[in-house]
Amino acid sequence: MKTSFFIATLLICCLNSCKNSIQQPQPNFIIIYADDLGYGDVSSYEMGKLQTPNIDKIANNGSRFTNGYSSSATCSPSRYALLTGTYPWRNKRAKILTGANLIIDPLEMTLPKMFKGEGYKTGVVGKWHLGLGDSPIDYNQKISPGPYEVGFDYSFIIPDTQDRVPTVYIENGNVLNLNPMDPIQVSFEKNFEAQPSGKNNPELISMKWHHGHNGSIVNGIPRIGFMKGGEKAKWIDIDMADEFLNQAKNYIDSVKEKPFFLFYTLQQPHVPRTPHPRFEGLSGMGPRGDAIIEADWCIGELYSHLEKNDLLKNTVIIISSDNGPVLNDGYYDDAVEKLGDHTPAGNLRGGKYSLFDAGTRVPLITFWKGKIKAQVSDELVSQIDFLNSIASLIGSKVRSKDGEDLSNVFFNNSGSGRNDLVLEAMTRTAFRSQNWALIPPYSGPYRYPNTDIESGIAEEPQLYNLDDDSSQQNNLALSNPKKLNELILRYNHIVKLK
Ligand code: NG6
Ligand code: CA
Repeated sequence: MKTSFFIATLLICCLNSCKNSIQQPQPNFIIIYADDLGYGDVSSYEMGKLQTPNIDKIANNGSRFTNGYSSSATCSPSRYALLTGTYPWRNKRAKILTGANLIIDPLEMTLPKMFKGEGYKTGVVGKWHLGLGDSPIDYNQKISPGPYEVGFDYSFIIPDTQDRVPTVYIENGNVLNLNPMDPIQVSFEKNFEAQPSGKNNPELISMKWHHGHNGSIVNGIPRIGFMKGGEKAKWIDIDMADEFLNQAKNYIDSVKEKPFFLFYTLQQPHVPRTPHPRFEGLSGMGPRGDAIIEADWCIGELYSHLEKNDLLKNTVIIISSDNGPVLNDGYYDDAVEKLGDHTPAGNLRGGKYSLFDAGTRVPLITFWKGKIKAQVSDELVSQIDFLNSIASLIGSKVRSKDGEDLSNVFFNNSGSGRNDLVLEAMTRTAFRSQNWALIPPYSGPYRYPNTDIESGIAEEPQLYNLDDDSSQQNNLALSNPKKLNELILRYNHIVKLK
C-alpha cells in the first residue's frame, strides 16, 4: 500500500514537472540599457516633447514604472549594481571609469552568471564601461578579465564610452579589425609625439569641445585621452547604432534555440551624439534628440526581429537607462540651444550627476507578451533588484547582497515594491524611503559648473515628500524633524550594514 502510494506520488510529481517544462519554457531576457536617457525623454512617460513610438509600444503593453531607479547618477556604478545586485558605494572602484581595470571581481556572483547557472546563453552587445583587464591594458592582445569572466559567453563592446579612447570595438576580448602592424597605444596622461589633438588642432575638428574632450581626434571628434595606431580598427561613430543592432540580432539568431540573456547596452544619447545621417533633423532638437529617435528606432527593429522569429511571446524585455539626462556633457552640439520646450528630466529636479531625483529616477519598463498586463506601476523599484527578481522568476536560488526579490512587481502585475533605496551620485549618497527623499548634508558645489546641473549638495539636510512635491522644491527638514530623524536612522542603518 505504502509503496504504491509512493509510486503514485512520484508519478504525479514527474507529470507535473514535465507539464511545467512543456508549458513554461524558460523565458529569454533582453535588458535594453540606454545611456543618459532621462525620465522625460520617453513619450509614454508623458513628460516631454520627444516622440519615442517604439519604446512607447513596449511600455504601453507592459509595466511602465514611475518610481524606477538606477542605482547611480552615472554610468559605471549603475552598471555595476545592475549586474551584481550590490550597492556601488560599497565598492570604492565603482566610479566613472577611464581606461580602468575590471571593477567586478571575477569571483563575484553576477546576473549573467546566475543565468548561466540555469542553462542560459549570455551575451552583451554595446557599451561596457566596467573596466577591462587586471593590469595596464594591452589592446593588442586578448584582453581579460572582462565580460567573459563576469559571465557573458559572448561580447561585442566598446570598452568605456563613445567619448573615450580607444575608439574600437572589442569582440570576445579581441579588438575588431586590428592590424598587428599598426598596434594601438593609449594614454590618459599625455599625447603621443606628432599626434594631433583637440586642444592643438582645432582645424581638424568637426564637433567642438566645450569641456574636457580635447584629446585625440577620431572622425573629426576630439575625445577623452590619447591613442595612436589601430587605424583600421577605429569605429565610425555614425554607424555605431547599426553595428550594435546587427550584432544584437546576430547574437539572438545564434542562440535562439536555447534560453538566452542579452544585455543590449545602447550608446545613445551619451556624448558625442552622432546619429546616423538618416536620423538627422528628425527631432528638431539637434543631435541629442535625433540620437534618441535613432535609439528608439533600434528598439523597434529589435522588437520586429523577435516578432519575426516567433520569440516575442517567450522573451521578457526590460528597458531602462543607466542615469538621468544631461544636455551639455562636453561638446557644443546644440543640445541646449535646440531643446525648445522638451523636458528631458520630466518634472524631476537635477539630472545626470545629481543627488536630486532626475539623477537616478529613469524610465523603467518590463514587457512580456501574454504574461505582463499593461499597467502603470508606482511601486518603488530599482535595477539593483533585477538579479534577485529574475533569479526568483526562473527558479535560481542565487540572491545578491542588496537586491530584493520583486519578481511579482516586475513580471506579474502584483506585490509591493521596495520600502527603502540608497541612491548614489558622484560618490555621495541619498535615500528614498517610501515617498520620502532624504539628502544628507554635504559640502560641494551647488551646481556643477560645466554641465549646469544642480548637484543636490547642500550644507543642510534636505527632506522632500515626493507625494506632492516630486520636483523636490520644498525642503521639509526643519518643519518635520520627526520624519527627518526616522529617515536618517533607516539610512544610517543600511549604509553601515557590511
Ligand atoms: C565625464 C565626462 C563626460 C562623460 C562622463 C561619463 C568630462 C569633462 N566629462 O568625466 O563627458 O563622459 O564622464 O558619463 O570629461 S557616463 O554616463 O558614462 O557616466
Ligand atoms: Ca550614462
